[in-house]
Amino acid sequence: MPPMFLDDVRIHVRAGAGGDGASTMRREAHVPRGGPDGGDGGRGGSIYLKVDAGQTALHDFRYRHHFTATPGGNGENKKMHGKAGADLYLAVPPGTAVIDVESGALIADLVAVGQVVMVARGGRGGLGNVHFATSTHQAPKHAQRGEPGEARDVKLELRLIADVGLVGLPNAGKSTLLAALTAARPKIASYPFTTLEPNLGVMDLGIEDGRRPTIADVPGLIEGASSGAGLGHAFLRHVERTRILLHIVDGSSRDPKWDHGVIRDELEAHDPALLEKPILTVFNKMDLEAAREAWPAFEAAMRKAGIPALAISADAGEGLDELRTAVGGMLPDVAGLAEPPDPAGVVVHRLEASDPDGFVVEPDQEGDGYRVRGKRIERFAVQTNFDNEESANRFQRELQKSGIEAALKKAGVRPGDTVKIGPVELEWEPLEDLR
Ligand SMILES: Nc1nc2c(ncn2[C@@H]2O[C@H](COP(=O)(O)OP(=O)(O)OP(=O)(O)O)[C@@H](O)[C@H]2O)c(=O)[nH]1
Ligand SMILES: [Mg+2]
Repeated sequence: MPPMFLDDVRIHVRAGAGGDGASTMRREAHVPRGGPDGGDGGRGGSIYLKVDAGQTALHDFRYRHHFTATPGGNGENKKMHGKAGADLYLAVPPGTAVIDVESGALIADLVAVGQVVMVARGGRGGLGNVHFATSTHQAPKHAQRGEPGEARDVKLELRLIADVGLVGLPNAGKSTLLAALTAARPKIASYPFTTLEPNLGVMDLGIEDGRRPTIADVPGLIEGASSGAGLGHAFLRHVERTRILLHIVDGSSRDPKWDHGVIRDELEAHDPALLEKPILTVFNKMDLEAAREAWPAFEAAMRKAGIPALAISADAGEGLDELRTAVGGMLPDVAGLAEPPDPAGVVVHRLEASDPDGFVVEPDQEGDGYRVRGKRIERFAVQTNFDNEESANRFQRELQKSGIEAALKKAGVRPGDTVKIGPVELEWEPLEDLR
């Protein structure tokens, strides 16, 4: 069986079609020939991806690869509009890159919890015949059909987002160390390849400075991992986005120095930038005689190579305070930790919706509100005079129709929050149903 950790999937998303506009004529007693009264079709439901802190893998996509949002309802007589189709939100873990399969373009690189991106836009509803009456043609039968929903194949690629990455050969004690430093309870066993999927934990640095770095314990790497050997291949990319690496070496192994070199080589072969991250070598299993004997020579070799190293026993809890202090010194301060880690070897694209009507809702980097990005809505915002009530209402309706309001709600917006769209800053008020 292949490893069960799911970090690379292809899905097909199909948004709902817009409902058809109605072609109906008013019927009233005493009015022989009423005018047109066909209402508009509702917009089709759109499909969004939303970053959820609770997810660490793409498990929700293991068995389901097709996702469809519901169509909008058809318009009816008496100018009744069809109901909008329900939007579909799919939860993905932080660190999910979203790629359009056909063009290969990166649609979004979802790194922060709460980010929402539209991947398939619901079709617009057709206009009812009530819109087509003119002075010369007062009883038009014409009504528009709804627009089809957007459909596409999307590839999701996960690169875990963690502050600290644990790397090392199988059995070195990575999971034991994760368990010693965090509340995570990964499986630990005396055989290699115990860990089959990354485990995440939150670390207590032992000082009250507000920092709560996350650690990722990835499956053991072996020689050749960078070219596909063992389970390591797919996992190397999960350390691309960590800020620092702890390189765990089994001090009781036959040749700790050789073990150390194997991992350095694999990191370099995968991406030379990995070796440019701050790396601390952690010589483990110091409670064992063999490790204690090997440590002086190992330490000397590290010093000679200019690689920082310290010795611990993850099992006995020795040297962990020193390790916490060292890790604390290698990481940025609270504000720095709040920024997504700078990835090595992966380009972080600014979230940019690919189609002009598309949009992205994300927590504001500069404040505690939200920011909405999208070509059309930003242009709309710039062109709206918010002092004019009618114009402001028109803008609100646009937020509703485009699904942005729903996406903001999904992202957790509350009344009074600041919502930035282009250069415009709005204070969020719940919109009543304006239609
Ligand atoms: N004596 C001793 N044994 C340890 C220490 N740390 C880990 N071990 C043992 O080493 C074995 C492997 O530990 P794990 O934490 O599962 O190792 P791992 O690096 O996560 O291994 P993989 O998941 O296979 O890559 C287990 O039997 C642990 O109990 C230590 O400090 N001292
Ligand atoms: Mg493990």
